[in-house]
Amino acid sequence: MQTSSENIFSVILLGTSGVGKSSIAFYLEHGYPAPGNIKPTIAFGISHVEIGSTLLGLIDVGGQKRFLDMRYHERFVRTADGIVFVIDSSQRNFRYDEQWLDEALRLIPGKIPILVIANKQDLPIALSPDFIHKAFVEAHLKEYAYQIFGTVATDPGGIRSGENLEVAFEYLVEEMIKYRKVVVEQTQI
Ligand SMILES: Nc1nc2c(ncn2[C@@H]2O[C@H](COP(=O)(O)OP(=O)(O)OP(=O)(O)O)[C@@H](O)[C@H]2O)c(=O)[nH]1
Ligand SMILES: [Mg+2]
Repeated sequence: MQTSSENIFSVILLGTSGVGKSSIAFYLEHGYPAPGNIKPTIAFGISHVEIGSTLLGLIDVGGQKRFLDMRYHERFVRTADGIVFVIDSSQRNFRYDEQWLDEALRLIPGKIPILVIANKQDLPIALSPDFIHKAFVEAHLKEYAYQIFGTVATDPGGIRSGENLEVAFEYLVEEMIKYRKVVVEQTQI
């Protein structure tokens, strides 16, 4: 792949512990599902992901309560070209997800593109992306360019592994390309 600074983007994956951030990063980097015994992320990890002719540096942060303090992630959030906010669709209480989202939004400079992922759609009790959107996402993100996608990062049966992830990230890449053009035009005025 031909890379120049124009087609490299920095993206941060945010969300509470166990929602599937590292599984998503693993699938996108390797093209096959992460092993089922994946461990909670300590601090953060970085994956390199190719989407078409675009290279993403995917920063995958630890979502455990001790990392809830956004000061851990501040430098990544402030310099990101795009934000991915991941939710476990089988949850019934989104209190901590809302807290994460609120804290992250406080740090985001400008209206950078946001991708919301309603992961674990394979679980029988998963809520639909539409339901999750209305339950709390909509209220927080109405001033942003964002879209919500239902995904399956890993599926023990393997049949749905990776479902919708590429489509979701292609959306984010398109929006980041558009947003970067706008920022460049504004700085040239
Ligand atoms: N059924 C199902 N399980 C999933 C899916 N995605 C991830 N998991 C499982 O959820 C658990 C947590 O996944 P991780 O990727 O480690 O979650 P994380 O968000 O990185 O968690 P932290 O690093 O603690 O923030 C693992 O057991 C995964 O196998 C999915 O789409 N469906
Ligand atoms: Mg992780």
